[in-house]
Amino acid sequence: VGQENINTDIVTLSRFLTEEQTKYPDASGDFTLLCHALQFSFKSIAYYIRRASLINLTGLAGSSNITGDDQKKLDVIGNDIFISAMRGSGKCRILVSEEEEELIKFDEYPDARYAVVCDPIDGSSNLDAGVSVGTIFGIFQLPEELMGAGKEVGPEALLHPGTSLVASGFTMYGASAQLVITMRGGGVNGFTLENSLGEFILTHPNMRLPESRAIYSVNEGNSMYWDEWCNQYFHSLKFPEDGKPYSARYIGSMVADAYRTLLYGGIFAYPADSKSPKGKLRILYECAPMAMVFENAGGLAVNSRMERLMDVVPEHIHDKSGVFLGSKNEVQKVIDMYNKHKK
Ligand code: P6P
Repeated sequence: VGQENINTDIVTLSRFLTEEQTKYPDASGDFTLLCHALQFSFKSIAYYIRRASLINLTGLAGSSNITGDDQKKLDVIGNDIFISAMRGSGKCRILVSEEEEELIKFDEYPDARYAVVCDPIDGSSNLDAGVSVGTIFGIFQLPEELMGAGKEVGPEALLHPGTSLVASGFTMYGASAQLVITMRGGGVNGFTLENSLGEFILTHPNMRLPESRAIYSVNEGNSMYWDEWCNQYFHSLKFPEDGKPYSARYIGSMVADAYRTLLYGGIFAYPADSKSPKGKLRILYECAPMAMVFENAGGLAVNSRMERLMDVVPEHIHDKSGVFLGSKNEVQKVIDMYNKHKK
């Protein structure tokens, strides 16, 4: 029987991180160890989500998170897993989680140099429906003056724009767990969790967004609240003067909508509107990490005033923003419509 051409030169996430570290000869290895803790939290959350229906974890946990929506048990577990993994890494000084009103400080590691922001289970309101949810994360490096015993580190240490992120990404818990990660100035790489090995395997090296794609992703149920220019923009996609109308795809789970947009192209939007004047999605742990992924994959990401999302500075750790992100030419169409109406 002919030897099927089995690829034995597998790039795991661990190997990828080791190879990345060799690009920084004076690296301490702390970032790599932090990323190992991150990948452990993704594997653990993936495990619980796969088992959720079996051990009835999708019921309400009785408590609600700071945004007031009912908290599913998996939210609580995902949050606890993530906090433990970051604490256990010994490389994380402070952590912001969508599920925690206050900043979490790991004072037992005063010399830890990284700050992590995360939405442990984004899209969880869809959990019972079997919709893919995900974990979104961002990593900042703390300035030297904030490191060391006795140094007080507060939320202001994280009120920086996305351009300060050293890495970001997300894990989507679908049929298999898909991890997408990008580092400052680098490309975007996708990994698939091989459950039998318990390893994330590099399956989507150097992901690049198509420059154009006739797919739009937005909750049109909010159209009544949109600005005039915004309604005009989406109308122009549905009733184009030339060519075919766009396809509409909206899952209502940012990680799932973002992953599809990254793979196929198109545009994902959650505009600020009269109902949510600052938008719904959070700058620190939804908008900025996603903006970094999309820019590094050749796309664009802007807020509802057409400002580069990576330049937006949050006013507080749960601050929100409107967001339009996706293929370069698709986001440019939004900017053109906005500017046409501004005149
Ligand atoms: P809407 C999920 O609750 C979430 O935070 C994002 O994952 C998702 O993109 C958005 O909200 C969906 O919001 O208002 O369309 O249900």
